[in-house]
Amino acid sequence: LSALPKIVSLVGAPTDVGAGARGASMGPEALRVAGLERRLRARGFQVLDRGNLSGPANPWQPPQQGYRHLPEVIAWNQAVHDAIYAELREERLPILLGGDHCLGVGSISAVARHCRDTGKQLRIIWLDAHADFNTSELTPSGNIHGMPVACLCGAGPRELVEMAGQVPAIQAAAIRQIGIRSVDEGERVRVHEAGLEVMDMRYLDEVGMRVAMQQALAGLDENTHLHVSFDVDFLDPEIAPGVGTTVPGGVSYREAQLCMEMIADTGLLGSLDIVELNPALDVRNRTAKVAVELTESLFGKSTLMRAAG
Ligand code: 6HN
Ligand code: MN
Ligand code: MN
Ligand code: MN
Repeated sequence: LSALPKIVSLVGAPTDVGAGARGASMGPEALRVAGLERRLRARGFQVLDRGNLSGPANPWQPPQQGYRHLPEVIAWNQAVHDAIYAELREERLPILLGGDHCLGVGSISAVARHCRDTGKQLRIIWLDAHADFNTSELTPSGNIHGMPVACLCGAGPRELVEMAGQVPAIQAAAIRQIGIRSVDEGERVRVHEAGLEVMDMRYLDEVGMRVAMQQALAGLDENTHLHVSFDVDFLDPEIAPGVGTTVPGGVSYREAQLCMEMIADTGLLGSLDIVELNPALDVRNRTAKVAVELTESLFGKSTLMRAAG
């Protein structure tokens, strides 16, 4: 399988307009402080830190017609789309430093567009406690970070749904969701109807991370662009307290490492989102450090025993 691009670009999107708690806007800086760039350099990558995008402030308003902060969410996602698409065109491997998970719309719309340009098959590994498949009718909160997968699959406000220049931006069949343990009532029905492939926590308990990831990564070839959307609340809150929507019973440190290592082994990683890190809720930047350690594994860091093999 092909080698990863040697140039990685970091794109910061310091906003929390899609979230229900303030603070994910500080995520990009916390990841930098935790040494992301240095650790990727140590893995042999050239790293370009593109700095932070800018966009509207968080107006902290209640939902309107089922959406909170829709104009602000659209503006941030358009900026993310344009920046990620530009990096992909240069054949770089972009890492989106979020920011809340509403930004997955812009990021993955750009990836979908790039795959269309280059005739690549897209596979998305969605690491999350949540399915993020709500619509304005179903959402309990109006928070758009609970809706990006629905938007990408064609259900949502026009400006978000059409961002990839093709509707839907992606097929539900391109996604594998791992670590899910919190799905709202109406959302659950839509997940089943759409046929989303969900490897929830019970499934991980039963078959283990190894088998789940073998299945999630089945059917890839040299022509696949692998996108990882890493919502930090995928992890158990004991190891990752710095998120706004903690759900107990998450993925352990070792399970998460194995997940990242198995993705790295494919050699097909093409883009990454690191989202929902909330430094205002973290303890001495611990969650940012864990996210950086897992990112190292995703970029091929392995133990001595394996590296020698
Ligand atoms: N995330 N399902 C809940 C909602 O408000 O729609 C929580 C969503 C969390 C979203 O963590 O990216
Ligand atoms: Mn490419
Ligand atoms: Mn999420
Ligand atoms: Mn989540």
